[in-house]
Amino acid sequence: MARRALITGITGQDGSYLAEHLLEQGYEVWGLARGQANPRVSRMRKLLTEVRVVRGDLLDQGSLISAVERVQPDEVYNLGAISFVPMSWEQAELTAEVTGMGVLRMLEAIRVCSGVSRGVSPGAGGQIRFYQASSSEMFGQVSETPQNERTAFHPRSPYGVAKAYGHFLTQNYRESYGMFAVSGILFNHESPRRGAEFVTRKVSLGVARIKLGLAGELRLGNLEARRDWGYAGDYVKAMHLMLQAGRAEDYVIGTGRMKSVRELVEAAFSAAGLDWEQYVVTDQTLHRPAEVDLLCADPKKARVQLGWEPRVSFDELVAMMVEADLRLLADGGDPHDDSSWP
Ligand code: NAP
Ligand code: F7E
Repeated sequence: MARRALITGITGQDGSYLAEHLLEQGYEVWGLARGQANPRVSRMRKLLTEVRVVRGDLLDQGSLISAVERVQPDEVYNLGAISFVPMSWEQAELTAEVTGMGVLRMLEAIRVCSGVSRGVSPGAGGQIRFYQASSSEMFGQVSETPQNERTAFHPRSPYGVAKAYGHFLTQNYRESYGMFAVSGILFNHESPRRGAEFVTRKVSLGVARIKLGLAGELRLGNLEARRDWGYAGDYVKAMHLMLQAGRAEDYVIGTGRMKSVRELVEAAFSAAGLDWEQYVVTDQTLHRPAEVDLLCADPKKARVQLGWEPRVSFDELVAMMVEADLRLLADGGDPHDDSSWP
């Protein structure tokens, strides 16, 4: 019988790539989708025709228990979150509820459905394997570079704080109940399916608009911030590998190379044959209340223990995104319509 996976955040960037990867591996894939008329769900159904949909919301404990009871998954991937860092200052409580408390509700649903009761000795934790989408934003104001699985957390946003809660809770359910519950501490990963609000996609869309004569400038915030950017299609493979490992452990996933937003902008404009300095305008209102200045992964543990390595380089990623957005806009596509995802 096919192994069954349940993915929260199925309508997001990673949900789509992970679903495709698991379908290729022969899984029966279920996606948890929220809302009674969520337009992203019908678009997702067009792209991922083989994915089955179960209704549920990370804010609603009962809906998660029902989803786990119905799907009877072997593996649960918790990718659902409020994931845009600036929004986490505007809606801090909602971010805590979805991105933080949502992890507790999902773990509880698995615990209850597996029949694991409080007070049982570790090791009895049921058969369902759980993946939590932790984030390099937990490192925040970094204490060392590069960052590895032992680097201390100092989150700089309500998003980072909520992710740290989910991370420690996943570890705690592993230790308390013997559950196979792991966190992937993923650094920034991007693709042509990335939300238009994140800087890489904002830049690739901005370049495409300027190249096609649809815009004359691109407004950006802090150009000096540095990130470790990789390709989402590579990173979802690491999520799957973590749940196939012999032991439940957490892993840092990234490329080990850091670039500034300025370098990202240079690369993207030059991929379209443009000089960025003629078009980019910096805007103080786009700066964050507390910035994460730099993030750079040390992915050695994942390489050695999981055999995972990123395949797509920074330059290839930027070129891929710019080319995809040039095609999308030239064909009159809508960047906010996921049914046009490549
Ligand atoms: P994304 O594109 O923003 O997708 C977020 C998903 O969460 C969407 O499917 C969204 O569904 C869902 N969601 C929001 N609120 C929900 C709720 N109340 N109940 C259930 N689902 C809800 O994010 P992503 O880039 O794919 O990232 C996936 C996960 O990895 C997130 O947890 C993110 O925080 C984490 N992460 C991402 C990165 C990165 O660089 N991409 C790095 C580290 C960690 P709707 O369509 O219904 O809104
Ligand atoms: O910002 C700077 C900004 O919004 C990257 C999420 O997936 O990765 C992502 O979080 C950097 C920041 O991603 C603009 O100040 C400059 O320093 O693309 P971003 P993020 O905040 O790093 C982590 C790992 C996650 O877990 C999150 O879910 O770019 N920046 N100018 C800008 N950023 C944006 N969005 N827009 C600008 O105009």
